Amino acid sequence: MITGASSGIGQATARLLHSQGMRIIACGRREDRLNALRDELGKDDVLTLTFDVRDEHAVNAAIGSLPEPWKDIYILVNNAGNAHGLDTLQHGSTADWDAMIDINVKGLLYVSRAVLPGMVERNSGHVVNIGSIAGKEVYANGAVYCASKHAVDAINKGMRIDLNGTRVKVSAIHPGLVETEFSLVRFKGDADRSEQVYKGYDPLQAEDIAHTLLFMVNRPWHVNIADVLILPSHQAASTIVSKS
Ligand code: NDP
Ligand code: 8X3
Repeated sequence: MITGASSGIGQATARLLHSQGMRIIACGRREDRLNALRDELGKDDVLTLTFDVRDEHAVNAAIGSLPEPWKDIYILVNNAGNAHGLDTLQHGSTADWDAMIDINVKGLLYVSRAVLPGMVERNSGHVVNIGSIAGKEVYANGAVYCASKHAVDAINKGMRIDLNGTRVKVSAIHPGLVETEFSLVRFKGDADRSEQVYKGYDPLQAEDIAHTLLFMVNRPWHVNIADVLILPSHQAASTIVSKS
């Protein structure tokens, strides 16, 4: 099960895991995108679930509605999330803050709460939480996004502690700059501003994160790659990028 499979890292992960023979539960709000992915990969191998991770009832209804052959989720990729705005705290929009906390933090918790009991019952599973370099550092104008990703970092560590003693693994990937629709969302559809974020250097591509995740979920049982910070080689820290 991959949340945020309609775009970027989640979509690339869906394609790659499917290419390795896995069946995919692809989640997101944009049904047309999910349907296109299902048409591309094949109806037998992809089940789509359309819900907003902010809506606890919708999360529970969607996951609770999974038909029998799809009920047992072996890998959960908690990927849905975005930044909304880039502002100081004194000027930021509270609606943007609500979106980031509700999606990146509470949404991840709701989905995890719905999926984890089944994994524990079967004593089998792997959760990969997608954090960010913003969960390891704080940068100017990004306090609330960074706070949301620091929360993901804490939840990831807490989840691993809570599940210790079961055969459910918990890992996190913390990417630096990845060229996806992330900046388009952050800048509210401003394509020119968004493109600037990825210009003058080689950013990561969504497929780079997908390949890292595939390596992590393919390790033998006794190996858990617990925490990965992955950056473009041109990036040294959140806002230190060597551009030409
Ligand atoms: P995209 O904008 O391309 O993808 C975001 C995905 O999240 C979409 O599939 C979107 O689906 C889904 N999503 C957003 N809001 C909701 C919601 N309320 N309910 C359900 N799904 C939602 O960005 P990325 O692929 O880059 O982002 C994926 C993850 O990677 C995020 O958690 C992001 O914070 C993290 N990340 C990204 C980095 C980057 O530089 N790109 C770097 C570090 C971390 P839909 O709109 O259809 O609901
Ligand atoms: C997304 C990348 O640099 O905006 O997490 O934090 S950044």
